[in-house]
Amino acid sequence: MQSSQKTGAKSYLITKTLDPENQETPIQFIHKDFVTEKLFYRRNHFSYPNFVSSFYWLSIGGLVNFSRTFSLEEIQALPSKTLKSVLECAGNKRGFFKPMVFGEQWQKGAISQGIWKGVSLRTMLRYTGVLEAAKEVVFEGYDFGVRTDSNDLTYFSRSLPIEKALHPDTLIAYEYNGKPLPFKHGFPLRLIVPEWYAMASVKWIKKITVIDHEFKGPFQAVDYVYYPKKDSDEGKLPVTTMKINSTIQQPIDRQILNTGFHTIAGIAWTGRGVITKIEVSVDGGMTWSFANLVQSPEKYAWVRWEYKWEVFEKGEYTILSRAMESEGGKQPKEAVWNRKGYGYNAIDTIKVKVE
Ligand SMILES: Nc1nc2c(c(=O)[nH]1)N[C@H]1C(S)=C(S)[C@@H](COP(=O)(O)O)O[C@H]1N2
Ligand SMILES: [Mo]
Repeated sequence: MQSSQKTGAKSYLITKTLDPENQETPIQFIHKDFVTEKLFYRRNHFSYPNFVSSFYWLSIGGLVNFSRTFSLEEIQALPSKTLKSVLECAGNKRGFFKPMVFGEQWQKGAISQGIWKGVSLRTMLRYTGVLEAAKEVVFEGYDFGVRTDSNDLTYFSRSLPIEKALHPDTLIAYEYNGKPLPFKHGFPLRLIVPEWYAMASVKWIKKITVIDHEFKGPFQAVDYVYYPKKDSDEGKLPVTTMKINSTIQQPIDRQILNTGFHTIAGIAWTGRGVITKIEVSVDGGMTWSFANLVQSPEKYAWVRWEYKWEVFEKGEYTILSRAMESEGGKQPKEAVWNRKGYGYNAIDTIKVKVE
């Protein structure tokens, strides 16, 4: 956790709603590659589930050769894999869409990162087998509630296409930052789907079912869909991989600075390829310079970057950051507006005043 040496002051999550709990990370205070539990954003559709973890069994069924239930001990005894991966809510930065959209008005902190340890789902599916007809794998969480669009109780569940489910880095995770998963982040087991927005990373997994058709649950067929039009569903597309993005952590928007040297610092990440370059502009986009990468870019993880800024002239400055990735993608000037406000990834912009 970050604390001030002078005052002992700490940073806290930024509260959106309390039940279900939705709170964002104060992203300006994250200077490490992993976010501690205290500062990890929390995104929930329902109240926290109740279940007795000492009776926890994970069942895998549907279109498999042998349906099976696994105990936690069995899962932990399987060959494990550890990876560093970003979790970014598809609604991160929703509050910046113009025209504004409905939904949690997330600023820049619906994102965190850490080190996840677990078993490849692929490894577990080796024990059950998967039938030829398999098309998707459905993950159901223990949490449920009543959605605003139906009177029935609905569980949080989502599917992955079979190829993504069988990707060796799609994990059934049980540890975060070297400790058991915190309850609020899915204890005892959560899915980790690197490269996809975090709605795919189902927490508190109860059961896994292999199916031969498209799963149509509301967290997939209604929510987490890009609707490009305000008044019709024309052109809709599912939300999947994270778009290339960057965030300026310091200075903060509308900060007043003195003349001299300042460090502009931030993070950049992508769901496709790896980040290769970050450019910074201190003149509203007229000229750009390369930022220094604080570490070498890795797949699935954010990269931290810095730019040393020397400013002698008083006035107002618009500072921008723009990331580029290995497959040729770069951050757009404007994000693609969509009715539910997913995937905001415009070039990050702040304003500061030097006086
Ligand atoms: N069971 C369950 N899993 C879930 C959710 C949920 O509400 N219930 N929210 C999803 C969404 S939209 C996000 S962004 C991430 C948030 O994970 P976190 O709360 O651990 O940060 O979990 C995903 N997995
Ligand atoms: Mo999310």
